[in-house]
Amino acid sequence: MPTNLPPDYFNLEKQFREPETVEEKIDLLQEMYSVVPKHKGTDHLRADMRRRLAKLNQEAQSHKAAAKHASTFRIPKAGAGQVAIVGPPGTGKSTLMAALSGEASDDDSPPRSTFEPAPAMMPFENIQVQLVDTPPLSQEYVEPRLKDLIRRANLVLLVVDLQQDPIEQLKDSIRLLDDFHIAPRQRRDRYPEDQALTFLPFLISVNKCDDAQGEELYTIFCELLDEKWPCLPVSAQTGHNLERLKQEIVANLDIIRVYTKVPGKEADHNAPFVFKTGSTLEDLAGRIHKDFLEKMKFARVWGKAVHDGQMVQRNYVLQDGDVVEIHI
Ligand SMILES: Nc1nc2c(ncn2[C@@H]2O[C@H](COP(=O)(O)OP(=O)(O)OP(=O)(O)O)[C@@H](O)[C@H]2O)c(=O)[nH]1
Ligand SMILES: [Mg+2]
Repeated sequence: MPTNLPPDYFNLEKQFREPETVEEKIDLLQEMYSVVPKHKGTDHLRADMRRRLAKLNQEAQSHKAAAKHASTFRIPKAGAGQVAIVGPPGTGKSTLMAALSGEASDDDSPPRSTFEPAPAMMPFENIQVQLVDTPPLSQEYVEPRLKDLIRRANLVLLVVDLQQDPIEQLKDSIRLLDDFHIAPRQRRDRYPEDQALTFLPFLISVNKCDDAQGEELYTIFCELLDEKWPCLPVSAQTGHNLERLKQEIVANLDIIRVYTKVPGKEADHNAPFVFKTGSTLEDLAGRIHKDFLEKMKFARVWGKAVHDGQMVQRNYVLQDGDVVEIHI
């Protein structure tokens, strides 16, 4: 240890065992460096500090890159539900997402394999559903953070390629997701209850069903399936069945849309409140304002399960399409 170091240096060095993060270590080391006097006796020490600083800076850079990378796999939810579009490489996930969201680009650049998830909104009637395009599920390698992304979703849209052994693709994908502890809701009965599994609604899009020949292949595909799956033949390229796919997606999100009105006026059907199936009048009141929740006496409802304008209480279970007039 060189001599003639100021007391500040030693105070700082004591602290140096304390900092937790790389950034804190860098700050401290820089501070220490600044109090080391420049002379022959400290040459070696200063060189050593510069080396450590360079190493820490490098570490900080890779942390930053990792943090950036991680955040791309955590897509904040938006709209009426989040749909993870998953499947083997090249089945048309990205093309399908672009077609469903209406964001299809018209540039002719060749399609690229997806490395990072990307969200897009799919308009449907008076709501928006969030779609998330994901990197492929393949036997060779699956990005581990994809698991959490899928688990957080409200629905899995599994895309297989009608022209590339779709039965095999379906089975492989289900098996890979199973390794991730993600299973289709329809298979719930197969698993013992204590397993830490996430069950999600699954829809299977059998993509690249572009023409009559595709329809024939699809018929064969259905005959060969040994389990009943909610499948739909689609073509992201021609747009075949995409409207039906949108309907199926929304129908499987387990959501209801309700509308509010004030006495003597019509409801605004362009602005629904979206709730999970099973939500009650209290949930609606709470969503509008906490005052409504506290002061609500009853509500009148127009809808499928009630007479027009029927009076209902707080525990009334809302139905899709209900128009609600809250009385406080
Ligand atoms: N014939 C036909 N080709 C399609 C269809 N949808 C996508 N493709 C083509 O399939 C290829 C792969 O499409 P992508 O959308 O990149 O597939 P992906 O599943 O996102 O691929 P990865 O991100 O690599 O997993 C492209 O050449 C698309 O043009 C379709 O409906 N019919
Ligand atoms: Mg892709």
